[in-house]
Amino acid sequence: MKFFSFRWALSLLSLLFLFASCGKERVKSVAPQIVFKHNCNGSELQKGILNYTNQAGNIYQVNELQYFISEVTFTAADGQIIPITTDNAIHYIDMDVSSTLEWNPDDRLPVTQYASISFVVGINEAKNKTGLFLNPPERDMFWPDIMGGGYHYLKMNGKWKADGDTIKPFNFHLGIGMNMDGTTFYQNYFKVTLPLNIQAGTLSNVFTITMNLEKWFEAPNVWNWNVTGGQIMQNQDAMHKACENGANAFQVTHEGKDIVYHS
Ligand SMILES: [Cu+2]
Repeated sequence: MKFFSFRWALSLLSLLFLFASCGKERVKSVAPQIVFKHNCNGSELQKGILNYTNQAGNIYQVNELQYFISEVTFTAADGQIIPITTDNAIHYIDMDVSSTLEWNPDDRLPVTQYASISFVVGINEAKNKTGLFLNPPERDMFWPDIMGGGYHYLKMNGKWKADGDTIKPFNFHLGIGMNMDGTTFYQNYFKVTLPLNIQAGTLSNVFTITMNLEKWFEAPNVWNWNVTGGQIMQNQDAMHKACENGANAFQVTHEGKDIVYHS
C-alpha cells in the first residue's frame, strides 16, 4: 500500500512537472548534426567494383574517398547567416571511417526559417597552409609545398579501363594548382550553396550532405580519363574542370528528427 502511494505521488509530480515545462520551455536553438553520404548513379557507392560507366564511356571504380568540407554556413530566410565555427570550421571526411561521416559541431542553430546551406569543398587560402594539421588523418592530406602547400581538398582513388582494356589507376586529387613553371598558384577550392526548405515553426537538426560521385565526371565538363590521364595534381586545367563539375556533385536533405518550436 505504501509502495503504491509513493508511485502515485511520483507520477503526479512528473505530470505536474511536464505541464510546468510545457508552459515555460521554448526551443530557441538546436544542435545541428551534419551527416555525409556518398552515392553513385542514384544509390550508395559500391567501392572497389569496376561497374560504373561515366558519361565519356570510361568504366571505372572508386576505392578511396577523402575530402574536406569547410566554412559551413546556414542562411536564414531573413538573411541572417549562422556559421559553423567548431574545429576551425573544417571537417574531414573519409568514406571508410564512420566517425567522420557524422559531424556534431558545438555551434547552435537558432530556430527560424532557413533558405540555404553553404560550404566550401576544400579549404580557403587563409587557412590552407602547411602545418595546419599536426595529426593524422588530416595531416596525411598534405599537398607538396613545391606545388603550393597546404592540404588536398579531395582525394578520390580508383581505377578505370583505359584504351586497349588496360586497367589503370587514377588519383583524382584536388588542391592548389600551379602553372607549368611553378610561378603562379591557383586556389581551386569552391563554394556550394544548396537550398533548404525548412518551414517556420519546425527545424530538423539533421542535415545530410550527399555527394553524387558520377557528377564529378559530367557537367559542365565531360570527364575522360583517357584524355586527362590518371594523375591530375600537376594539371591545373584538369583540376579546374573537375572543380567546376564538383559544384554540381552535392545535395542536401534535412528529413529526420523534426524539432517543433513552441511559439
Ligand atoms: Cu595527391
